[in-house]
Amino acid sequence: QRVSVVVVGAGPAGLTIGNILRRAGIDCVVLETETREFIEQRPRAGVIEEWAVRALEERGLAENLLREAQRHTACEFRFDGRQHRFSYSELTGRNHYIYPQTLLVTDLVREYADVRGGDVRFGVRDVQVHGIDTDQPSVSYTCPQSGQHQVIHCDFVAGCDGARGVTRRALPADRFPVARHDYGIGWLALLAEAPASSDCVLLGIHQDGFAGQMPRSPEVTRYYLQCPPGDDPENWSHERVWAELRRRLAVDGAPELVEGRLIEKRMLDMHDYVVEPMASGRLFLAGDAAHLVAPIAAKGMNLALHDAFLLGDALVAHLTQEADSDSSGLESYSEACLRRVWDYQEFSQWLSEVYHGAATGEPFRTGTTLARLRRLFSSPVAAAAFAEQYLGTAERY
Ligand code: RFL
Repeated sequence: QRVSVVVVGAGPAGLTIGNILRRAGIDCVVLETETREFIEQRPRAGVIEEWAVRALEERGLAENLLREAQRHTACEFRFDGRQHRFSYSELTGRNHYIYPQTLLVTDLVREYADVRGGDVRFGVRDVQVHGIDTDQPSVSYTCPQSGQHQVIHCDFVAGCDGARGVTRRALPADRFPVARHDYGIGWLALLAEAPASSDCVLLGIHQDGFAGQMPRSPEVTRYYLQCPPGDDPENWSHERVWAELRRRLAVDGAPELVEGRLIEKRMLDMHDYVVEPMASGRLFLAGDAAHLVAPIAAKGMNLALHDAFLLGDALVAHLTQEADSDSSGLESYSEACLRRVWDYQEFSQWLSEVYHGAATGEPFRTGTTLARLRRLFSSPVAAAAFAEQYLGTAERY
């Protein structure tokens, strides 16, 4: 079989690229190791930045999102035993959109496969990428039904198979070093079957560790608790989780947290990485396959979408104009993505110190952390800079 593009991975990045290609009438195949049901129910992100919503809308991919998503205009820091509401929309005129990744992926699969007639193969095994530095790359896999070995020849491979995928490994390690940062911190990521206890994100800065509440839907709320890296989720009983959340998010006059059954409880070892450059020959990486950013600032899915818009548009420009093919988007792809990637990585590092500095037990870092926080609420210039980074922007990249 031969197609123009093989997309490896049906996450937000791969499905967005697939949709952009199908809209332009380009033949492509999306390969995914999991089932459709699994990817539609895998809970992860929930915050989408406004520029990304607009970019999805321009590509006909935001109809449900615009109808269903909650618009957030503020977040709330809790420190010194008090609530400090940070109204970012007042400063920037922009919102955060709260739309669970499960819903976005469900929308993107439906649009790609059921509306735009895209070819997606679920449950594939042994995916391998070949010949990326030739004009004739290919991707091989084992078919789940027949057990047969299949090879798809193509012009380009989009490596969108996330943090544990195989496409990154097709890049020779000596020419594509991975820049990595470990925070030395663990987060217990929780999903509770309960409504949020406030209308916005809560960020609890506490000497015993960070605690966060991120509304997801009227029925489900995400919580995070800082804990030692490598801690066992089994050490965190229902009672211990809720007692710790209540303690770290406690402030005078705030409503009680609404308790609910914990439907997800997993340990995240907080780290970041970036592969640079993000492309070699005919292979282009996008999303978590190329860079991981710890969920500190809720940036990962937004970066995945940014890559996908650039790569999808660049492939369309290259593949649709036979006589006068435009390769400039593909040539500048890695550099254009990495400007936003590094900006978001830097912001995550900065924000990590705000979240975790006071829990180091070091009086000096506690002092500087609280100074950073107070500055956000006393200096309009500092507040504006924070709001711009927290919300992301379409400009500057
Ligand atoms: P994904 O979503 O991991 O999709 C990759 C897909 O590839 C498949 N796959 C393969 N397919 C074929 N062959 C192979 N060999 C394959 N190996 C893997 C996988 O099954 C999967 O379907 O990557 P993508 O598209 O780059 O999207 C990245 C985002 O999913 C990720 O950055 C975010 O979830 C990060 N993140 C958040 N990002 C935000 O922007 N806002 C948030 O609020 C936010 N919260 C979070 C998060 C990530 C979290 N976890 C679990 C790490 C909260 C959490 C808890």
